[in-house]
Amino acid sequence: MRTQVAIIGAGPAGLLLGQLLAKAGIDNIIIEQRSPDYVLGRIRAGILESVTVDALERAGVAARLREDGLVHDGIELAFDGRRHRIDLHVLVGRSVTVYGQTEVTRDLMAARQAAGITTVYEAQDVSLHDFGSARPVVRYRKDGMAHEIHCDYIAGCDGFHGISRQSVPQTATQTFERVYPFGWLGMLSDTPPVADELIYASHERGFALCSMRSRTRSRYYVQVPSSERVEDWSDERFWDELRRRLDPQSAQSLVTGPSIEKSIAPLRSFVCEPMRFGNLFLAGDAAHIVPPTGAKGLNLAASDVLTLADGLVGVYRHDDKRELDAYSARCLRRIWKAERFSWWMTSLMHRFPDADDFARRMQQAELDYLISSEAACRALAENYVGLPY
Ligand code: RFL
Ligand code: PHB
Repeated sequence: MRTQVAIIGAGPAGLLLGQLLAKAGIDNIIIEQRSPDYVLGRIRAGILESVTVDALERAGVAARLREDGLVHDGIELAFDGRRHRIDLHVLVGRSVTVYGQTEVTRDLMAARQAAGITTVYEAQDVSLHDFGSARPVVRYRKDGMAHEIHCDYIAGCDGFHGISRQSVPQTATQTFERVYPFGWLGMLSDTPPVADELIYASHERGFALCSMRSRTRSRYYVQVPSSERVEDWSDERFWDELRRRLDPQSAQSLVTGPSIEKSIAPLRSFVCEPMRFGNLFLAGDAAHIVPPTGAKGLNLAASDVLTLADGLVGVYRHDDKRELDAYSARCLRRIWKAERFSWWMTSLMHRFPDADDFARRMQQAELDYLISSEAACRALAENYVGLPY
């Protein structure tokens, strides 16, 4: 098979890139190791920046998002038994949209299928070759048969554990990493959300987040030690723990019910530099990870692929390589700022097992400063809604 751009991975980064390229008349094939149902079964992000909403609009997949997405003008921070609202719209004139990653993925998959563009699901032993040359090749096996795709460029959109970054010699990359000594236990339930907006709660027992997918579906998280096992968390135990970490008013109005999904995600900060190796480009979680506290992962994946799509359009449509050559540097500037914000929000809101009394006082002083200073609230708001693309 031959295509212009071979895309590894059918997560949000790969699917959005495929759609943006197809819209611009650039031929592409996606190679994904899992089944469509497996990809749709992963419950992950929930908050879209306006840049991401615009990207989905440009890709022609925003109809359902416009209909069902919940626009949020603010978030709440809870600590010391009280809630403090940060009005994003008043502070920075922008909002965020609550619309699950599952739905984004579903919309992108449907558009790709409707356009009849090739996606190879359940591809095994995917391997990348000759991306240092002008003729890269992707090999994989499917149903026992070996296949080869010849292309001009490879986009590595295969997430943190994917093969793309691993295909690059270690000497060609520099990586930066911080692994946090805790994870998030997440629970999805068909219960009305406890509040109209998201609540980020800092508590003696650890961080908690009240999020949602719709007016009837809630998504809650509690910080747990890295060693925790999801099997040890009954629904009842989860609800009890969440309630204890909320302010009394929220705790009282929390509506509980059976879980639809429960999982534990480790927290990590990670960046790989650069993001281009010859004609291989890394995008999304393949190149960087943020802890979910700042709600930035999916949004960074979207801004990477917007930049990559613009670069490829420059090459194919205008015979101009400048945008593509600037890809890595341009993305990394935005990525590092999102890394900083996500690390800061994580450090501010979580309980660190090795924190001494001084560290605790610093967290308390920072929270107190935050809610009493408009300048500090504006800095949080500016980052939360997403820095300019
Ligand atoms: P994905 O979604 O991991 O998709 C990669 C795809 O590549 C496939 N793959 C391969 N395919 C072929 N060959 C191989 N060798 C392959 N290896 C892997 C995989 O099967 C998969 O289908 O990466 P992508 O597309 O870069 O998207 C990134 C986002 O998924 C991620 O950043 C977000 O989910 C992070 N995130 C959040 N981001 C936000 O912007 N806002 C949020 O509110 C938010 N909340 C979250 C989150 C992530 C979380 N977890 C579970 C880490 C909340 C949580 C709990
Ligand atoms: C989510 O709804 O899954 C979510 C929302 C905000 C975050 C992280 C996750 O910061």
